[in-house]
Amino acid sequence: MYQLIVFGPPGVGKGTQAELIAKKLGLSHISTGEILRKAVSDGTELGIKAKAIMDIGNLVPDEIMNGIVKEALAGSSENGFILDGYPRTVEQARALTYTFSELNMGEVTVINLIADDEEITQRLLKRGRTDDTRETIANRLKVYYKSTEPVKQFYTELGIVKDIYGVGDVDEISKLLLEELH
Ligand code: B4P
Repeated sequence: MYQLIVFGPPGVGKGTQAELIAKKLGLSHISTGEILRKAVSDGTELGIKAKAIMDIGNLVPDEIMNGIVKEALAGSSENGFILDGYPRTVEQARALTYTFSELNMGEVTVINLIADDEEITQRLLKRGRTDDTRETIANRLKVYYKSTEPVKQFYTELGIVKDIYGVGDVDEISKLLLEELH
């Protein structure tokens, strides 16, 4: 049973690594970014609200995200889950702790992926999603340092963070990550 959170700045490879690890270990891959993008493409009420926020690189309100994740966790695989892109604020991290206790879930491991801003900016410009413009990337990084990076301290104090250097060959990074889990 694995209970994992993949953490790091925008474009560091959270989605890329979470997908590989989930496949390898048979885990539910819970990507809040993907859930929001699906809501946008389905044109739901959530999607309409989320699109405007995501397009400028801001964060969707905590209370919305907390409800989405609680529902996804309740339906996750018996092998465990990998949370990708959540929590992104200390408030979300606190809500997650509460959700874990409500669902009788035990300890989590936080994988902190590391890459510098220039590497990240180049990757995202190359990917070219609608929220991958130079202006939006700059705002996403600003939001990351202000609101999301403190989450790392929250988990560091619990002694559950594993740092992984996220630059280099995707499969090599994945291998390093799996080694940390065994
Ligand atoms: P996300 O979908 O979570 O996207 P991300 O942070 O931009 O990307 P990620 O780190 O997953 O990078 P990826 O693997 O794709 O969030 C999008 C938006 O949704 C947020 O800005 C926010 O508005 C909203 N949102 C999501 N969760 C939220 C929450 N909890 N609360 C509030 N709002 C929320 O990799 C990026 C690129 O790099 C790809 O092209 C990939 O191919 C490439 N790449 C990956 N690894 C590489 C490597 N080792 N070398 C070279 N390239 C690599």
